[in-house]
Amino acid sequence: MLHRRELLKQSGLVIPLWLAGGLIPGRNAFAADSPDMIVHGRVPHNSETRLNRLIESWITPNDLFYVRSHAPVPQIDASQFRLTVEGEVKKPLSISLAELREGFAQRSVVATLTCAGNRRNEHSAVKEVSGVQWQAGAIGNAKWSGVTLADVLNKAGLKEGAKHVWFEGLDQIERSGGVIPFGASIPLEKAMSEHGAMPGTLVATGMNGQPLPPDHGFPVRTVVPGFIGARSVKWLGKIIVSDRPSPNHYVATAYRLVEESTPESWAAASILYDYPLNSVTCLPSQGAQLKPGPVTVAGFALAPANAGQTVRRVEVSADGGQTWSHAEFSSPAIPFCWRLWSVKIGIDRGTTELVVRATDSSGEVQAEKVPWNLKGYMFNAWHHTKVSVS
Ligand SMILES: Nc1nc2c(c(=O)[nH]1)N[C@H]1C(S)=C(S)[C@@H](COP(=O)(O)O)O[C@H]1N2
Ligand SMILES: [Mo]
Repeated sequence: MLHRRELLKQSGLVIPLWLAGGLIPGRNAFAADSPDMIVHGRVPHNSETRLNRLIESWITPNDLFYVRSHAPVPQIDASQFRLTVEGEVKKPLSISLAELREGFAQRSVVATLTCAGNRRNEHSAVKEVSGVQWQAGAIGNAKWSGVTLADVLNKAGLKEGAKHVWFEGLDQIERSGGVIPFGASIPLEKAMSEHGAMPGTLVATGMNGQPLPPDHGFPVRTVVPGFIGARSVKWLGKIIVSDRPSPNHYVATAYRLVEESTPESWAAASILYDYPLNSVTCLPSQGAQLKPGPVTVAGFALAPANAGQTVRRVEVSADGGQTWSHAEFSSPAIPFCWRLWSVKIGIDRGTTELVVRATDSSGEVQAEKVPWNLKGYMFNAWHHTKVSVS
């Protein structure tokens, strides 16, 4: 069967997806209607990629890329748009899109973005967690282009007290009667860092050679390689340099690992920045009916990269973790990027599940189990795929 995109192409009906999506506020018409996505909500739009489609390519196409939004897509007039830079800077800035394109060196970075809540349904299986019940498809790998946050901050000039950089979105999130923007902050060192040829943080205007689609932050977002998706703020309107982390809800009282919701436990838990080591089997699918004999198992793995780590090893077990087979990689070991892997493994009528775990280049191995937390973040225990063999 032809994929819908191919059909559109062949019928000559080529509508740029970011344009088509932009016609309907709050909704990317294509992605939300795609059979390749599991849609958790339309407005705000939350959808994840079906695992069989997710690993078809190392770069995730824009229309297959998961969407996690806390509010409808804000309507932004690109010709009037200004990104402001303020706080602990010598010269506050107000930057137009043209200035972003022409006044700074254009850079790009391939980086995997993943939601801290990816695999939340596995926390929920232990004890119900509220929030979007992500399976394992809230992840994708894209080539982001734009300018470095370091260049923007250097243009503004940092003052002595600069230690954290806050990001504020132009979206409007309703929370307990009030309306707040989505916010994040990152330590200044991450903002100013370079990892080889990779900028530590990007103020991005492009995704895989296209303008950012509305669902992914048009016209400007941050991309913070190695950090949980929540730090990559879409529809970026404001950058504030400060001596402390942002007081925004999504930094101050969300995205922390707590067991109960008390002011003390939120305050005691640290701010989540780096995503954890993870691996997931995408094929065969959950519940697949298989024949005895060799089966090809395939998926993705991702390593934290704060010290340059990459995925070193992926192992799959068909006997609950007693014996493991090493997977082969179809993509190189690049910091901040996932690796796709596959392995042929023998199964028989006694096989009930396939288990996968990864090891990173620092020797860290994924744990068999991980502690539960109230918001269901950072699930990264061994991934299990139930199968029936007959
Ligand atoms: N302004 C804004 N930025 C945001 C969000 C949001 O709701 N509003 N969601 C965050 C979360 S939780 C994630 S995981 C990523 C998802 O990015 P994507 O939708 O492009 O995949 O965006 C982040 N940036
Ligand atoms: Mo997220």
